[in-house]
Amino acid sequence: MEKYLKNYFLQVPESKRTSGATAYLAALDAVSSEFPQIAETIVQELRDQRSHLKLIASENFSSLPVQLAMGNLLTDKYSEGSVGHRFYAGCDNVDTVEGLAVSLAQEIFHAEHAYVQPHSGIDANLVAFWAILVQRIQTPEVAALGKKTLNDLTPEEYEKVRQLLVNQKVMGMALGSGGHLTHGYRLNVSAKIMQAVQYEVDPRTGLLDYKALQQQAQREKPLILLAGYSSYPRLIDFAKMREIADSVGAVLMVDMAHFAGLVAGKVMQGNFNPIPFAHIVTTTTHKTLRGPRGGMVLCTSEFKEAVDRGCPLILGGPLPHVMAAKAVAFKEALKPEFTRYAHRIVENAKVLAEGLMQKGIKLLTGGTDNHLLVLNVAASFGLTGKQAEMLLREAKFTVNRNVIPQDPNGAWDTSGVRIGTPATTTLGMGPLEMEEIADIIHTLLKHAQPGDDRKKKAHIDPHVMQRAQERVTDLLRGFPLYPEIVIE
Ligand code: DSN
Repeated sequence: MEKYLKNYFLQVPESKRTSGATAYLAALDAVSSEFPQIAETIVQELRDQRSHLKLIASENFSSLPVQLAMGNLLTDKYSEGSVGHRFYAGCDNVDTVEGLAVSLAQEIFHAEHAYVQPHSGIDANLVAFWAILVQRIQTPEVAALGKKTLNDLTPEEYEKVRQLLVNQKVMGMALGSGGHLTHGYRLNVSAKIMQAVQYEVDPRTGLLDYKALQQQAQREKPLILLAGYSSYPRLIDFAKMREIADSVGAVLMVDMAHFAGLVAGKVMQGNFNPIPFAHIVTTTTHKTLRGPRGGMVLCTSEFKEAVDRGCPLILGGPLPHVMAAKAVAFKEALKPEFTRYAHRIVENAKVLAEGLMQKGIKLLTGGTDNHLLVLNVAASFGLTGKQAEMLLREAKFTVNRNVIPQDPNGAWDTSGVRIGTPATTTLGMGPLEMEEIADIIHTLLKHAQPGDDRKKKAHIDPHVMQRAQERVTDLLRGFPLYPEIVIE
């Protein structure tokens, strides 16, 4: 027996051992027998995530069953194609795994179709873009050829319309307003394969202005109206979005990567649930949904065939081991505990936002209705987002800096810090802990001196830093990460 499991068996009596921890530590020993440094780095990451308070809005802690479902021979199987239609022999078990993930995803989200192969959110968006282009590109030139979709064209016919692809418009939220790079940011592939038009939030309120959006859509007539965000702290009215899309004949695509868990957990219902309103919805599976790192597309039956051809037309071979973990996570998301968890994420975010604002910290839009908030640290403390991120990391908080609308500090240094509550809520933290976090963050940042060169680290009294570190460590002591895994 090697060191990790041996140490566990020495320290933990048999009656307290769990299969998850035993498997996890046995796996580390197996890895260590081949490459000790890799095993030790995984352990180091566990130590790091245990000793720092994770406030990155797009991260979470997946369960041990989710993690362990990925560590097996499913990784060795090629399975291009879709369930029951594979380009390789021997895919029966992959079919079972993928089929279960698909039907659980449909059940969670009440979606007509689910495609669980994308390796990430960006991959899911590419699959969705291509499916929309294939199905809906209806220029006079294509219509004149008498064909319904791009896939119905012969290669010669396709050559005649190829250049039209770049004239198709996607209208998505600007990065500075809270959108994602793939929503048409000028350097992203989304803005290269199509014409990208960006909509912004109202600069006075930081909120989406549906009337302005309607007018812009009327002017631009996009093929795709894209809703969704990475750093917008409010709800989106998808019924209104669909109305706008319909009024200009656009496809409504929603990227719910950040809030999929809040949809699954029935926090976002009615007009705020994108599924009944969007033609096509993409997501990651590892954020609020608390699954493995990966992506997914949900769509109406119109797009099913084109979406299912994602691999091999857009994606590399599916990752069956990750699809197994997605199935496990989806099963977890169907439990009543998950619904309670999703509601607590938002309750915690609201308490945290309130706590920060009461101390005078400026938040974009003046608060939150979802799992994230964005602090304007430039306006509140004269710091750049990068300076604040560094100080917070030293104080044992893991956060990420974020651009704000018309950010004077640019995309690298930024003026904002985005924080979110999915991970701390998974640990079991509640309103009291959120108030403590708000107080530690405020006390720390108010003592920071940005200095003349904002490119440099901000200065802080070492005693203030030490006190913040102690308070974070005290807080974490009550909420250990994977407590059943005993190392050293
Ligand atoms: N990188 C993710 C986030 O942090 O929001 C989005 O892709």
